Amino acid sequence: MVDLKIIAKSVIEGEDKEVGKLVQEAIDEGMELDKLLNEGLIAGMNVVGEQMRKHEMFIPEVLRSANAMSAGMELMSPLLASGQLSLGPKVVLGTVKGDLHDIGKNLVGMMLKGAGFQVLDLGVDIPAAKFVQVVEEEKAEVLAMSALLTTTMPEMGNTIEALKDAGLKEKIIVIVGGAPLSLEYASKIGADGYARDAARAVEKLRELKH
Ligand code: B1M
Repeated sequence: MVDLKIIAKSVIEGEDKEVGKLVQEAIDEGMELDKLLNEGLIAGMNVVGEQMRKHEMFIPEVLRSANAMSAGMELMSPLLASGQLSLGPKVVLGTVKGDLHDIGKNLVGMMLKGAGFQVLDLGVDIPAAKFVQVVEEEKAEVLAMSALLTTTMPEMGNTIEALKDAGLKEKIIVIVGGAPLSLEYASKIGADGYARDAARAVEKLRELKH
């Protein structure tokens, strides 16, 4: 049985090939994807965040860890998305302006695809006007925004205001998430939903769609 602690350690050390090899082994062994993700990849990334905060790890090392995590996630992606059978509600997804963090956002995208949503991932550093434009053009039913920095969280509120100005707010469900967010904050800026993690984002959207 693959040891999840070794996967976490390999993420921390930025060993992308090792992470890829171990994740593939775990998948082949039939390990639960939730467990692999949370106790392996995310557990490793949490340590990276802690060390970054204490200035024990610096950007180049953090990027190597992020790449290692992505190497694992890439292998899991088709499995997470394999639930896609028919075309579900259209979701516009992105990380807000000024914010380049995309690992959590990508995870949300994968889980949503897995749950049958059509995901239009705009990427990172997305200004309010761009979100509004794509929501309108694509007649999306959901806008899903991610922010990882306390300094970029207000961009979510700005985007919601821009949706209101464009007369789109009532026509769309807005869901937000990211490590510094809370339910209180999400309610304050007028989001329809908040989710603490990617799995809960799927649950929350299903709930809001009914
Ligand atoms: Co940055 N970074 N970073 N970083 N980085 C954090 C977020 C930080 C907490 C680290 C720390 O100090 N401990 C800190 C933010 C502090 C704050 O604002 N309070 C921080 C900082 C300060 C910075 C810079 C400013 C550093 C600098 O340059 N001095 C800089 C900013 C760059 C920018 O964005 N403009 C920066 C840069 C970077 C890298 C580029 C080096 C890299 C990003 C690489 C990439 O994303 N491609 C990076 C990383 C990797 C991190 C940490 C270590 C890990 C983030 C991550 O990917 N976690 C992070 C510390 C941490 O969070 N532990 C940190 C794994 C991922 C699965 O979790 O993204 O939280 P997360 O997603 C979760 C949930 O939040 C949720 O679901 C996911 C789990 O299922 N979720 C949603 C996310 N989006 C959602 C949307 C939803 C629902 C749920 O609905 C729509």
